[in-house]
Amino acid sequence: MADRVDYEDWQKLAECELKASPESLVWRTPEGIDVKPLYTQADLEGVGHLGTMPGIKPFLRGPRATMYAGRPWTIRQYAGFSTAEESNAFYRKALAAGQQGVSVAFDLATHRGYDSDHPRVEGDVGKAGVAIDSVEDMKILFDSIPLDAVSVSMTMNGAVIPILASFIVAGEEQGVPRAKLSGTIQNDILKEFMVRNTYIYPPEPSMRLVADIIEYTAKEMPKFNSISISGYHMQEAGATLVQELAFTLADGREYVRAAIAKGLDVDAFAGRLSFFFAIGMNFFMEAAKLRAARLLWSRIMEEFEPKKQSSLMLRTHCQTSGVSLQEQDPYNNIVRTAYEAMAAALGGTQSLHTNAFDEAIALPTEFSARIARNTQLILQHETGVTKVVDPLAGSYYVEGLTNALADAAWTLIEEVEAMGGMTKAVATGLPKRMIEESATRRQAAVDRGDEVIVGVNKYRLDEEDKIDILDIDNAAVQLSQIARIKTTKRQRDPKRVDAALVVLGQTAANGKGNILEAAIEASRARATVGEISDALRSAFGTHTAEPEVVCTVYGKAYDGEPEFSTLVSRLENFSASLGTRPMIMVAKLGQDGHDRGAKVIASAFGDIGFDVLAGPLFQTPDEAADLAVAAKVHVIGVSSLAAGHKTLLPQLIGALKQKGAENIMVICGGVVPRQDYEFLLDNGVAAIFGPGTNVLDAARTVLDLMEGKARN
Ligand code: 3CP
Repeated sequence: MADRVDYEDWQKLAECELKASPESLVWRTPEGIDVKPLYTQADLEGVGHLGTMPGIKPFLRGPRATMYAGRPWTIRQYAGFSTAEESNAFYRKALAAGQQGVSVAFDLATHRGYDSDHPRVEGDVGKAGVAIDSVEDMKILFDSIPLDAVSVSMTMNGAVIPILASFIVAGEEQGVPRAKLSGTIQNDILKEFMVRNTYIYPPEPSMRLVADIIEYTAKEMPKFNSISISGYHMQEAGATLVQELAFTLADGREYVRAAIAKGLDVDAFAGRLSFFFAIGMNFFMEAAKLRAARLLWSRIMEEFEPKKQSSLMLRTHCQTSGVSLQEQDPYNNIVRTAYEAMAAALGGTQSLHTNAFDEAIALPTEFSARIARNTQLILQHETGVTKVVDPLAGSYYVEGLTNALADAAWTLIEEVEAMGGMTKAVATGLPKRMIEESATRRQAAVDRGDEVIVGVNKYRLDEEDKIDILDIDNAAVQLSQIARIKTTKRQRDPKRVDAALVVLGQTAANGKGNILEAAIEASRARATVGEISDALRSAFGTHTAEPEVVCTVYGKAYDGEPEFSTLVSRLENFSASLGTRPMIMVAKLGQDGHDRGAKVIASAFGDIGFDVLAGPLFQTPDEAADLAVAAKVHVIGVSSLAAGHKTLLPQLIGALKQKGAENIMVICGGVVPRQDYEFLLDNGVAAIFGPGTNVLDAARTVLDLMEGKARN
């Protein structure tokens, strides 16, 4: 037996090695959790969850008794682009190559309930996902994919009703009754109001749609997961892991209450609630997060006194982190994704998407998609991680982290509860604000180099390799979609469509009946996604968010540092010569609601001394130009994350010219491939800031450009 050594002995030795107290090695994570250099048995004193078993409540060690030893997680890659034909071909190839489930990415026009022929969506059709206008597209999307054998996940929240309805009808017409359809619909609207922004209707009727879907699927579709309660987008928007955990579980609690308020028995639906988390680079913390999530969910569900054990069980999909991907030295992303995938597996996910290395730049190519899929196949077949259930159990560090995360998240969950639950908390804007503050703090940490990102703020290459990217001919996709909409409308019975839409509108307006059920009939009659969404718009109205900008968080991180103060005083001098502070409008165009970048830029530029106008989401180029002219801005900074830049930026510049405002400088940031820079510069964009841009550098460049312009 080894000699017993005390913690104090280690401490003395460590002090000797360090010539300082080991306390100096404590790492305070963005969550505010202090990670020590050494964990021992003493750290587990009083930790209540030790000794639990997988497959048995509280399910901390996994929802199934045998976990991956019995059946590995589902390799479920999120994909979709262009037309239904192209996406269908992509899915079929992926399934043949080892993928196990389908996960559909819809384009932003579809997300927001617009048909492809709508004037507001010109830059978005088929870009960041597949364009679906009616059941005719849906049938093509799943052609030769047996819907009774392959489970299908659909990331859809705004236009959730027409999309789920047309999926059900596509199944029917493929000969698969709805009771046999297996899969998941995201159907998580609360986080849309917080971070992802593909909402359509106000919060209250949106919550009814969620509950109607839970009700319908509980009765009619026993194999279908009615919701995917998602923290993923919160982490993507900048949330800490504690915020992601707490707000997601609090959202879940709210949905359970909404379903119970509809008169459902908790056991009738709870087993088909599912979750979705992001897995970022903090390896052990991410694995611990999934363990803590299962523990806390069972605690929350106990309140509803279910009789079935499965009602307490948290089952989750995970996706490796999109924001951890970098444009610089992009093959590093393969390594990042592999570590993240390993953390998801060690945390016990049920289903996983691994990002392709080029996703910080464009849609995945066949090559990058293959590597992403193989990352999981290698993990499942070659590493042995599937052989043992919850292999991190008993690790002093991981158990300690699981406990610390659970405690911190529970405190935040209780704060939300004290506000009256998540719908009310969301209405106050507090969770959104907290997430935006975390995002701004993180950006400052990266810009300052406190947080190292290899190839970005350290070990940067002098010259970047060129990589091939996938470019979608947006105009061609739109033309073919418009042609199919016309054919569908010509072939349908207009009376049947109108009657179904009237019933749908009445069901929505009078608060009785099930909206999904009514929409299925409309979809059978070939009403389009846009028409069904419009019927609901008429009944419910639409939601518009007021953009807020976080102040002082970015500037505070640079307190007293010359790099920052020099820029601030340069800007003051320039403002004096201009007679006013330069005003930048941060604009989002089209249906692209990913606004983390825009918000961070707005905060940082504000702290540097710009006047900042945060433009509303979903503007057309013409509307943005009108607002910029009316507000007399000097610069428009367009943040583009959904690949619409080549259509929308030239339109914006054209609109400014038409209004005699070509003196307004247009710059652009976001996911813009280098291949597109020349096109944009030729079309009048003054500067482009790709992913990984240091915000102070960007502000300096904008100031240089403005000073240059003022001199000429
Ligand atoms: C599982 N099973 C087992 C075992 N493990 N049986 C015996 N022994 C075992 N060890 C059974 C399960 O009970 C289940 O059967 C079946 O096998 C499938 O397992 P599962 O764990 O339910 O897996 P899956 O069908 O893949 O479902 C996973 C969840 C689902 C539950 C998480 O909701 C899902 O697939 N979610 C995916 C969500 C997604 O892809 N989202 C994409 C977001 P039964 O069903 O009969 O019980 S993409 C967003 C990107 C960002 C953006 O928004 O833009």
